[in-house]
Amino acid sequence: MVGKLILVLGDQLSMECAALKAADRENDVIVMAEVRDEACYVPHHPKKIVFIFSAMRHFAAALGEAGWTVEYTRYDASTPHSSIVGALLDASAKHNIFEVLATEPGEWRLIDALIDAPLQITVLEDDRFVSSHSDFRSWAEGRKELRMEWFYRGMRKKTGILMEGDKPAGGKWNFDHDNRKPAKSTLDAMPPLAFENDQITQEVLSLVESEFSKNFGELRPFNLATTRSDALKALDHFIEHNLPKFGDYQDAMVKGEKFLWHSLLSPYLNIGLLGPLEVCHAAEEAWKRGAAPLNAVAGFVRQIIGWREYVRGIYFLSGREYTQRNALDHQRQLPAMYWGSKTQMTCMAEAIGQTHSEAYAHHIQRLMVTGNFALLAGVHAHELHEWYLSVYIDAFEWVESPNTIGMSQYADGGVVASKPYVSSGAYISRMSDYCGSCHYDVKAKTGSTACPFNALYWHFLTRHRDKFSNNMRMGNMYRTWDRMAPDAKTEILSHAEAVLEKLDAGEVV
Ligand code: FAD
Ligand code: DLZ
Ligand code: SF4
Repeated sequence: MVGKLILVLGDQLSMECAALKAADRENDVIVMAEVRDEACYVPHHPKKIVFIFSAMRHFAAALGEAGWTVEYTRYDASTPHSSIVGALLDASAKHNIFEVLATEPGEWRLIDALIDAPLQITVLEDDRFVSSHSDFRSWAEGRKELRMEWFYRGMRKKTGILMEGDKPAGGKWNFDHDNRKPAKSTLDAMPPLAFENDQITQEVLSLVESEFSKNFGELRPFNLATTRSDALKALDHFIEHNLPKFGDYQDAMVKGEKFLWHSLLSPYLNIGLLGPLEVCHAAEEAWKRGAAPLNAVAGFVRQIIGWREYVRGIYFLSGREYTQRNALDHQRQLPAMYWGSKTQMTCMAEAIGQTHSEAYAHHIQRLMVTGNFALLAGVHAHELHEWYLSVYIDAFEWVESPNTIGMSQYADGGVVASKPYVSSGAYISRMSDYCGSCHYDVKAKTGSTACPFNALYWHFLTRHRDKFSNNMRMGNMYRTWDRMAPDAKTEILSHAEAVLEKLDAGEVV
């Protein structure tokens, strides 16, 4: 019997992927390829490339040991084919097979490349998610607003996670209000497990060192898991040590503390080493045996069967143009500090510094520090989108772009967020200890040492008054602004302009 080619991409490293589930071990050939197009569509952080290539090589080896035929292409800068389709064409010629089975990629760019390929390709929906495309479309149909909260409650009912009959466990759907404490001490936050680099990872480290050393980010030390069995250990480690406080300090930021009580599971979830339901069930089970409180477990589950599923739904519902949206017509270039140039802002230096070293920053650093600053400064949403897509180890367009274009930059005009996530320095001061050691004074609005977030905040509100002054959740801010003395307002706005000019001139802010 003539078999098929089974495409497995670098973020589809699971036997649960649709194409693998449908494959025939006797006759089919699995195609996996490290290629230039995928390694270079944005300048990925070197740790991200190591993570994906090493996990791909481990997965291919495991498939081979399990008796599958695997056609694996290792990265080679001089390789004649530089794309996934090129690799499929080579495998097709070599094995004389023309039929391909693929699991849907998580990016329109690659979906389109497969659709256009001169091969007979069947693309199966990626069903590693709780909500299918048709589930999400049905949920969205006819709704005026696609708010995550309502979607999430449906996911809880569908999965039965943290449900008591048709009621949420503990009588509440949402513990966000309890989960916003600043961290006073981080003593009991356990650092992530550090995994040894085996021979495969060491080879990939050398490859990335020679081919991608110019990309933003530190390659070493690299100590992430690159196999499912190690990723399961990372899950257990989080559940045992950090889940109990995850809720309380979900939004906290502490100088020098890169991970706090966060799970660091997004890379494993996003490339298929872990599944969303097994992760949520492990957290729920910890609650049931009394090892973690409900606010923590509910806060965690909400991120996974709520936000993660929701943003994927938005990405595929919105179509190919989503990443081009720029509803606020922001045009500023991304300031050089995002690529590591000096900044005197402690919060930005901390968030960007750990992004450089770890390819990781937690949600509030991404949303309320780097995202907030870019939005206030009027940075072009697409530039920022490409930055997030490059620098985070968990970044794939289906999950990154609704978070950046939608939640963080309001560039989708309010599909994801009901109002822009903007704040002055006061928010950062409340949720972190950054301001205490900053060059800037978080209480000052003007003057050479005034916190730049403050004046930029009012600048943002005034330049977008026509869009937001009628927003119920923002009216108070406009009333506060209107009550300020005219001279004070002029001074704030001209200070904001001066900050923007410095950014544009590439001066240190
Ligand atoms: P935890 O805080 O431990 O949360 C647990 C899990 O919940 C995460 O592992 C993740 O799978 C999921 N999760 C939490 N928040 C979100 C969210 N908003 N959207 C989707 N899943 C969520 N997440 C990515 O996985 N990839 C991205 O490229 C990405 N880009 C982002 C860009 C911006 C501008 C913002 C504001 C957020 C982005 N996020 C992204 C969401 C979130 O910041 C990360 O999922 C989280 O920081 C990952 O770290 P963690 O595993 O320690 O998460
Ligand atoms: C991110 C990435 C990188 C860096 N390299 C590869 C690769 O060489 N081969 C591959 O199959 N996948 C890679 N990936 C992941 C893809 O870019 C990812 O599948 C798409 O962005 C869709 O989510
Ligand atoms: Fe950031 Fe302003 Fe606080 Fe400095 S004072 S850390 S710039 S919020």
